[in-house]
Amino acid sequence: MGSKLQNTQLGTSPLGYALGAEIEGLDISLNLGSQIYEAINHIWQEHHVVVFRGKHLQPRDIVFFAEGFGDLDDHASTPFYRHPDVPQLLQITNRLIDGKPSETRNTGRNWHSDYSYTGRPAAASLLYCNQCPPVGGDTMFANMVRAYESLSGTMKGIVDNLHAVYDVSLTAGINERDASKTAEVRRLNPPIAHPAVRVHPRSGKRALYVSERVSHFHGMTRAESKPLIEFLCCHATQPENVYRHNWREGDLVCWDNRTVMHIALADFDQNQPRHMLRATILGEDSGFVVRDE
Ligand SMILES: O=C(O)CCC(=O)C(=O)O
Ligand SMILES: [Fe+2]
Repeated sequence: MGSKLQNTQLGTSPLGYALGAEIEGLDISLNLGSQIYEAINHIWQEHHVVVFRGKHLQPRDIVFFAEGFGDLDDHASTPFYRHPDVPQLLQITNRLIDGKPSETRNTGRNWHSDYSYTGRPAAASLLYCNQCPPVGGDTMFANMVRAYESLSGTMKGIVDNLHAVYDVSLTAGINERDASKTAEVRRLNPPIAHPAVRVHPRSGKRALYVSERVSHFHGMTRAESKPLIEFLCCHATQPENVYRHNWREGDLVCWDNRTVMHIALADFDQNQPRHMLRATILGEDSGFVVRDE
């Protein structure tokens, strides 16, 4: 495999010091074959976020490309907000939908890893920009492998032994959505504990898995947990550890939810349309439901 991989050279340029790389000159609407996927995975594991620019993808092209990385999440944990014709895609937009402002217009406004509040947190997400405002609407990504590695040995030992409890209610803006939909999302996703350090199944790298959607650590009170959650989030999101993506139409940004957390910024004029489509790759089974804690 090694020699075949070396033959599959993809043009790559780093976008950030901590993470992020662009892969150039690849027509991702074609049937790419396993060697190319292997080469992309290789770059992805090293840089955590890979970006393809200047693409003109139809919704079905995004699904087709994404399926090469693994099984797609059917988004059953949030059974709304789909693309009308291609239900494998989530539609994240501030456009009017059925004459009303879309409920996804403020998706992702606190630091998180996708679907951490489910029993099968996302392995990866691929987000395509169909339309974006002339300025702003950026997305930031933090490298959680570096975040883990730069902790002291003692703190690593502490987080290695913790389970973080994820609560969908801590999704920023959830209370501004339709109350019946929010109630359904809460019913489908009771609080769930996952190891606070996630081990990447391919690279074996250890990554901090704590975000602003963690209510507490299993077996600890909320008061005890709060300063540690705050410290770990601040530590992870220091500017040196972050790549900020400034979107252009036709960008496909792919992030590894096992090694990265992200936040979508409200730094734009909401009268300007922003329209994004997301495919999500299923991760491994993880975690246990936590009641009455
Ligand atoms: O709209 C964005 O930039 C990202 C929103 C988000 O958190 C996601 O798609 O997972
Ligand atoms: Fe997200």
